[in-house]
Amino acid sequence: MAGESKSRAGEVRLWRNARLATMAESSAGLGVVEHGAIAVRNGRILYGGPEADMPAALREGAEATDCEGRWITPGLIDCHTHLVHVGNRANEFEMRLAGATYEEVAKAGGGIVSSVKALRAASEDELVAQSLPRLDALIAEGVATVEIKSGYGLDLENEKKSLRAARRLGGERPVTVRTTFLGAHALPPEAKGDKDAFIDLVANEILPAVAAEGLADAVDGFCEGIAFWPEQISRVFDAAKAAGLPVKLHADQLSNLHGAELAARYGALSADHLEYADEAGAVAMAKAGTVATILPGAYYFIRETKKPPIALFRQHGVRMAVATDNNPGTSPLTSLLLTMNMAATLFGLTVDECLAGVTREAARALGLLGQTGTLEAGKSADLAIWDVERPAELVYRMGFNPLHARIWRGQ
Ligand code: DI6
Ligand code: FE
Repeated sequence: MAGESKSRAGEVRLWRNARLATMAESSAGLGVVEHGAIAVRNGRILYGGPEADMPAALREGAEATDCEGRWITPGLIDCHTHLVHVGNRANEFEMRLAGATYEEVAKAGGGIVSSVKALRAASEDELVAQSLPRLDALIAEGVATVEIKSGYGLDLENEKKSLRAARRLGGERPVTVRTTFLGAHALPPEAKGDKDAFIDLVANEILPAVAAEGLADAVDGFCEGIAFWPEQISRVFDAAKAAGLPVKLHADQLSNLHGAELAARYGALSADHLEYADEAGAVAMAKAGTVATILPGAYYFIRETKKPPIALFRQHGVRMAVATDNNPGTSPLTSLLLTMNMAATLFGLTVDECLAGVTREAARALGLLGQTGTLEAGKSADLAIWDVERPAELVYRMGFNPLHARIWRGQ
């Protein structure tokens, strides 16, 4: 395409002769505009709609890119990742393939705690360096915004190191990074089995310190028998509230501890996984406006058989986001395109639901719907331009990347 030079402040840039999937809430389905154009100034969308209806003033003197009929979607958003980690757990994968159980893997030094050991031993620079290739893989498929959780540090210094590394990644690449403090992820060895004492440490010391330094945009927890009980998560959420941070939750992934209701009670931005969530959970989430983040990569990788209750989410009007859950233990996945295919194939999400799940609803799950996630005036000019004939191809293919160009904040 012509016209790829950097625009100067105040100049209008135009992407024309495109088909748009605006994902605007007010429109049906994908919000399709067949003969569309997008006008951008200072990194923001001024206009997104039919080219014929665009104000003439925007056209005059604008630097225009002819998209030759390609499709434009909002830049993609991966709203749930543990991207900042060290090493990998391919050894555990091999053990499990050879028939080892989760407990046997844990006894052999595996599990989340092995990733904690690796992260604690690494410098912040090493963390950034090891995480960049994963971030680059996401970006190569049109991702413009990525959420990154801590949770492999599990003490003050190492949680802060993780979050600083995550923030630095946003400076290393043209991408928006949102950080989430996941101190209540697992019990570190030094806690010697005392979950309550560790939760006190997370809620009363680590979280307030992380918040005071502005290192986290949200707070998450892992509510599960193998992690923390709802009452313990509540204490962390109370501390988040006191610090003025929104919450999210790993809820009902392996069993039904009514994590969905817990998240809703705290007005959580999202409850994530939800394989074991029930109707009461779906109703509570709908009432609270809590987004259901669907993570098919983890479901696939751990060979879970219980599917999240998609029909209940639809019935009660729960919004659904779709994300990679990139992590070394249960979802070593760095393709949001493949994730959409999994959400459709494994859980029966429609193409429209998948695309909304990695754009508008993912933005909502991060509290960023005012800033990104749709091609509407006033939003950040985050665009993905695709070499496809129809948007369904983005969901249909497996392991093929039809991205033509990616624009982040107008560049
Ligand atoms: N749920 C998961 O599936 C991952 N974390 C979480 O809260 C597992 C992370 C890991 O095994 O490293
Ligand atoms: Fe996760």
